[in-house]
Formats: sequence, structure tokens, C-alpha cells
Amino acid sequence: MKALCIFLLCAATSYTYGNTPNEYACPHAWTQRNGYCYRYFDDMLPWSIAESRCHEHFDSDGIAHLVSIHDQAENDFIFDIFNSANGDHGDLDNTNTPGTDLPTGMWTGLHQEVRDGPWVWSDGSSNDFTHWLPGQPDNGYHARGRLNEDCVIIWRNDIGSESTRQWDDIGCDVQGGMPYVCKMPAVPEFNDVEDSRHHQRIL
Ligand SMILES: [Ca+2]
Ligand SMILES: [Ca+2]
Repeated sequence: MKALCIFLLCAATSYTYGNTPNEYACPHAWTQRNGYCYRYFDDMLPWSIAESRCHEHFDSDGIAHLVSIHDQAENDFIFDIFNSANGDHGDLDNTNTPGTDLPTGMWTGLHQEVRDGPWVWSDGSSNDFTHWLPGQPDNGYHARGRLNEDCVIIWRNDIGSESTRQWDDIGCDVQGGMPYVCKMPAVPEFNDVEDSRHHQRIL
């Protein structure tokens, strides 16, 4: 308890300076961009379990959720993290080239909480950007009949394909699961309060 109190005191003290943060900190293995931390996970899971796994990661500014996307640059950044990952899927094409053995998509946090309801991000952020593939979302409507697709992936077609990086709604419990990217707020750092830095890094 004593150690916790000391930590809380340090954290509170560091934020009283109130300056605009000069930088942001992310835990090891997470990539920082514009005040958020991102990390790709290569385990193949249903959407709801992937979202729960994200919740296991947090820092002093919040917990992680499946990634939300708010402009084209962020979409491209996330796709590049995914596409450049080696992943744990084996060397399927025997080229040992990063990205070539990845699944055809990765989960985002966009989903429908009720069937055919509004699309919402699991982190509660505003729905202000979409990047659907042509004809999507289609709720799985095709020759086999109407399915139920309430969760969204960034589609990864062949490298260089025009349709790469765009979104598709698919079944949340799709067979085999999908890998995913988690996102959480980064912790502001203040260059003029050098000794506060380490206290702000919980993870
Ligand atoms: Ca749907
Ligand atoms: Ca679809």
C-alpha cells in the first residue's frame, strides 16, 4: 500500500505542471502515434475475445480497446503495422518475407452492438471516418443468402492490390478468428519535469 501511495503522489505531482506535453510514452512493444499507442497481436481470435484481450493492457491514461480509426493516415498507419508483421502463422509461401503469410484481415473495433444497429467503435470514440470496400458493408448478403456480419476487418488482399486497406463487415465469430490491433491513450511526458517520467510509466 505504501508503494502505491508513493506512486500516486508522484503521478499527481507530475500532472500539476500542466504544460503541453512534449512527448508521449508507450509501453514496450507498443508504437506511439499522435498521442496513442498501438500494437499488433497475431493470435487468431473471435472479435469479442480480441476486444477482451486488449483490455488486459492499460496505462495511467486508460485501457486498450480494439483499434478505432479516424482518418486515412491512421488507417494507413495501422495497416502498415499489420502488413509488416511477421506474425506467428508460419512461412506459408516459403519466401520468409514479412507480411506475405498474414491472414486476409485484422479486427478493428468497429462493430454493431445489435444486429443491423449503428456502427460503433468499442473505445467509444466518434464514428467520423469510414473506408469500406466497394459494396460493403453487406451483412454477408450474397448468393448463399443473408448472413449476419456485425464486426469489421481491414481487408488484406494480395500485396499491392487496390482493395488492400479497405474495410469489410464479417461474422464476429468467423471460423479461425482474426489477428487484431489494440489502441490506448499514450501517457504525456513533460520535458521540463525530467524526474516525473518514470513515475508515469505503469507498464
Ligand atoms: Ca450486420
Ligand atoms: Ca461483408
